Amino acid sequence: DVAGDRRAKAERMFELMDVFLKNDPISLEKDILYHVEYTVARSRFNFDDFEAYQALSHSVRDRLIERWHDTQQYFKKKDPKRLYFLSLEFLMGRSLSNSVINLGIRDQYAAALRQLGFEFEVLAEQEGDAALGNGGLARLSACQMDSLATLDYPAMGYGLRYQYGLFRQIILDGFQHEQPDYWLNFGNPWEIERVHVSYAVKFYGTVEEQILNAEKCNIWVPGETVEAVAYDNPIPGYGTRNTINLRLWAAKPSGQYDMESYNTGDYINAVVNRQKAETISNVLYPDDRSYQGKELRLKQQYFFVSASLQDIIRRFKDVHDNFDDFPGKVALQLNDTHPSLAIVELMRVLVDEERLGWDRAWDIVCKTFCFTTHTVLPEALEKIPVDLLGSLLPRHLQIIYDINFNFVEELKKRIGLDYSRLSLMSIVEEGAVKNIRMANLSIVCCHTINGVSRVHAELLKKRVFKDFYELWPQKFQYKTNGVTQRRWIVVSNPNLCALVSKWLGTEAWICNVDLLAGLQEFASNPDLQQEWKMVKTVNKMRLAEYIEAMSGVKVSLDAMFDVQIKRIHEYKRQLLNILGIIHRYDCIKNMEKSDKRKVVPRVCILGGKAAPGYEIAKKIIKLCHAVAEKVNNDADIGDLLKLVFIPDYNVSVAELVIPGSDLSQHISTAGHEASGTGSMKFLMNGCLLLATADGSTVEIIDEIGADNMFLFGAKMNEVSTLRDKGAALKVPLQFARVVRMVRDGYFGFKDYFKSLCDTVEDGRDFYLLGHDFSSYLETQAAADRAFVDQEKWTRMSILSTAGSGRFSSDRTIEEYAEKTWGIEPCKCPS
Ligand code: T68
Repeated sequence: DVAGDRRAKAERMFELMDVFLKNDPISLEKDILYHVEYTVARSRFNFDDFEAYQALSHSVRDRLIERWHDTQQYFKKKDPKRLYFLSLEFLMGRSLSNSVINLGIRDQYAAALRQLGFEFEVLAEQEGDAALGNGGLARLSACQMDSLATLDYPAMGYGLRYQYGLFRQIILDGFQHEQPDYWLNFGNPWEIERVHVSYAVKFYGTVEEQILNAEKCNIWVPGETVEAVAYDNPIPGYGTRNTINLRLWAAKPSGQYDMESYNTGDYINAVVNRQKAETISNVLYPDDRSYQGKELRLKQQYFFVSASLQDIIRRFKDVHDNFDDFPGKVALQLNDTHPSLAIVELMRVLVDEERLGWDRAWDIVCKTFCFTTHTVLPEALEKIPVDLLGSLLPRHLQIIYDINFNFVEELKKRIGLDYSRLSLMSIVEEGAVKNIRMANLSIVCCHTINGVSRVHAELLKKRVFKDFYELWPQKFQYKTNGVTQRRWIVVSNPNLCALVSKWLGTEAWICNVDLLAGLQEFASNPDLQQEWKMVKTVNKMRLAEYIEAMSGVKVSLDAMFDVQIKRIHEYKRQLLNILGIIHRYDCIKNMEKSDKRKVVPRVCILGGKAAPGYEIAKKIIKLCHAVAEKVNNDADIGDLLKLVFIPDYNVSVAELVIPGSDLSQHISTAGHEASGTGSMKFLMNGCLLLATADGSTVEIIDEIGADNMFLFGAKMNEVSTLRDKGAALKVPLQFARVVRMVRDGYFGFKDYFKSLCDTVEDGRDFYLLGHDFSSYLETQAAADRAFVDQEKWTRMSILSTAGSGRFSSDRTIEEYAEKTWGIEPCKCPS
């Protein structure tokens, strides 16, 4: 019989293949050599570090694939409700160390490599970053994938496989230049190409009215087809067999040929034209928080959404035949509005293809989607020009109009004919250019909308989406962001990891980070303090070596390492930091020799990319270099102050910098940072925070207490009043003085810096640098005083790590699972 036959075949296959690959050092050693010879095709007697890395990563990949297969099989068998996380950006960084640590076989690999004459850490440095995202939003997606896998949730991520990730930043004469990040050049062992998992995605064309079964309906007749091919990236959980999938789509020419152009004899041009399809997934847009109505970006969004939904619907239909079961089996999470066309696409499929009728389709869609917003800045809210959408996706535009018609009718019943409010809430923005407001669309169609910190959600309710909150208060939630302690402590700070485990007497905190609170009772213990400082010094040493290699600047380990690393933005106020540094420089310069002995030496470290078209941000980078040039070469200053800009900031640079820093700055104007997640990584690593009460910092204060950090600046509720004062706002003399130094060309480039200085003077200081300057300097002085008292400082540092438990993405994901997605763990047996 057929079943018996199949069973016999399966048994034979199990006999032929060892059920699981072996993980003892000898087997790993053999395995690495196997990959040197047969995958990398090098001689096993002669291969270099990079080739060793390649072989090693293929060996790890094999182990990932085993677990990943088992997990997918298990999910299929159990058929639980699944979460699909849709995001146009994932900042995964490197995979090797993270994978072997999550698989629990790092030490075995290190031993195997030692036998072969290699060192694990050295090979790990060979790996380039996967940088398919811009900043916080994209790294958050990566942290959340790690937590979803570790907590055994039946989840899957969907995104785009850009050929070019976020641009590489190079600095020439202190100016940022962008270079393409062609990251796939040397192959990518962490992905699995799935040539047979592919879908046709269609664009352009027209909508025709047809009569089907005596019913009038609109049918989309598309004009262009592109193929989406899946690349699967296994995401291993820690301490579990579960390994989930991140499926990224690449665009390829469609298998359907346009016979016409081939038959006209212009074969070469026909091939060249087909090749253009691939441009869709070519390059990541490097503008974070601003939206330009570009056709290619819209194409990317729809391409990714359409392929993902086809995949999700296919999986659903494999097991189910009634779409009313869809919301019980599928949760669709929109990571910001970037994938929000998914709402419209699902409506189109259900109405036009599955023919469920509008009302039934609408009901299903509303029960399925949830939406996270990551911003408070109005300029970051996506608006798609109607003309653009109408030409690329004519049927989708119709559907949006229909959704909006129904919404506005409902709204009229609720609020009456209040036209100004109706027009503000409408999905369609009227005006010289008509736009579709993607945030409004998402709010209307999703069952939950969440902000990413408590105060962010309050701002959404009170300001950004006030009218919607009044209409549907039950839809609004907040989920304070978190980061994964696996990458941000275990992978990037192994010494701290070992120390924490030793003092807590357990490694259980790696999956239950609340246990870190157990460190509180030892915060003043001299032995722990001693060991804690030791770990910090070793990490500072590594960072100092890196700084010297990058910039040639030698820094003293006795100095306080003061760090600000994040995307460059006016609201994040890197300029405030630099002006503070100029002030410090000016003070030291004018000091009596005897007073200099009291100065606490500082190494100020900045890093971050400016969007290529963001002129002011680029000037901030140049100013940083100009000031560094002056300060670092001034014999009067010596080791009392150094300033370094770390080029090409990315995930792997963060992994090096964060563990080695004493103080970190999170100094956005209150009310502008939706959450901020860098602060959480520093906190976990026992680095003290100098911060404004903005975004998630407010909640960090609740956890560790204001005494254990350095707070300053205008409060959220003061900002708009202060702003309204304009030129009448009082600004300290010191502020005017440092800006004047820049204006007068003290650091050179006088003309170039003029427009930068203009942004903070004469009533135009939108981000209140002038107003906050004195309290910033006072707080910096307080940090100096605290640093002198190393016992106090170390205590604060230990209490920072101890209080970081709430900021694990494990906590965030559990909240989403329960309150938003309605999913439960599904643990694959080991
Ligand atoms: C960030 N947003 C928030 N956006 O600024 C930050 N935007 O406060 C928050 O902690 C983080 O999201 C996670 O919630 C972003 O990073 C983008 O990168 C972006 C990219 C494209 C378009 C718009």
